Amino acid sequence: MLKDPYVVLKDPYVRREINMRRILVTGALGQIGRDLTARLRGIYGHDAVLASDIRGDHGEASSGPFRLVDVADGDALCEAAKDHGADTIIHLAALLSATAESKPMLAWQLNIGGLLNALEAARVLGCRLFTPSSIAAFGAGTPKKGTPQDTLQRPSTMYGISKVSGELLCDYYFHKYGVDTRGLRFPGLISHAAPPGGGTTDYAVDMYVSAVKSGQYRSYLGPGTFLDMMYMPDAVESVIRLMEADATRLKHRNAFNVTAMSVDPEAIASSIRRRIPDFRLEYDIDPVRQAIADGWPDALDASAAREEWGFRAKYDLDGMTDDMLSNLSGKPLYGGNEAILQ
Ligand code: AKB
Repeated sequence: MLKDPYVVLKDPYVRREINMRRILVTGALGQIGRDLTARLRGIYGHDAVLASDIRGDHGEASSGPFRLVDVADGDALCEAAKDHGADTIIHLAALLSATAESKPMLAWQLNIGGLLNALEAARVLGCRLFTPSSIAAFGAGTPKKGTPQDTLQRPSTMYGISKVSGELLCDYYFHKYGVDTRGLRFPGLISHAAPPGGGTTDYAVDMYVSAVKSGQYRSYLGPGTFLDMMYMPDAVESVIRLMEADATRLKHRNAFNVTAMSVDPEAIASSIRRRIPDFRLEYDIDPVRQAIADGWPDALDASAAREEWGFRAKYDLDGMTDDMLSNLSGKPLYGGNEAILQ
């Protein structure tokens, strides 16, 4: 039985009839995976969601089944989905932008090889598939403000190249094999529950953690570097809402622009100062991550997502700041940039 009527019953964009889902999540112990797996289990039932990752154990995967799966091993991935009786694969395992730039070969193998394996499993087993794209799928020549849903995509990073290729591969599997593939171009995602790992937008998470820990932060992105961001609860709801959306309303699939705010480091610092007035922001620019950020849009146009499946974001910058600071205060804090880039 579905436990949470919010997603399915009250939403005009969602299909009327909904079946019991059996879901396999890859990369379930990553930043999106932890929050999304917990939320999916809250909706569809604990046993309906098989969490998988290349490392870790049941203890880390909240309550519910867990299996070690290396997405580079196509047979293992397919077997996990088959054994679970999956009808849906949420494929999250991937390297983020900064790590991908330092290990481009591995990034290609994992981000594209892993996705191909997930798509093949979906094709063979008749599963639906979600995988995230990113603002990194854009690059030189893309309008930076009001970045349209359909526009030039010429990224110059290996991460961005893997994201555009992933969008095209997902479209290919939809058109050629009828696999129900859907995706979101995520902006920087901010969560208090799990640390990000190796991204460029991660400075925002670091800033909140450092604000609570030490009252100061040195940003590796410079002033005026505007990027799209979204709070994790909104990202998680977006995935579920898109996956439950009526397919006949979707003109696009892979992948939809989504965003909740366009902010630079100073905007986040100002928001933090409403709660921590002495918070100090300094800059120590990392040329590699600054160059990555400079190639990305400032502010996406998410109107296609709003029109086709009712995308909405509940949290603005101050709402997110209040929730982040409340949740981070009084709990063990994870590390800053240095830890994140390992
Ligand atoms: C990153 O910074 O690499 C990610 C992303 C925007 O895809 N957060």
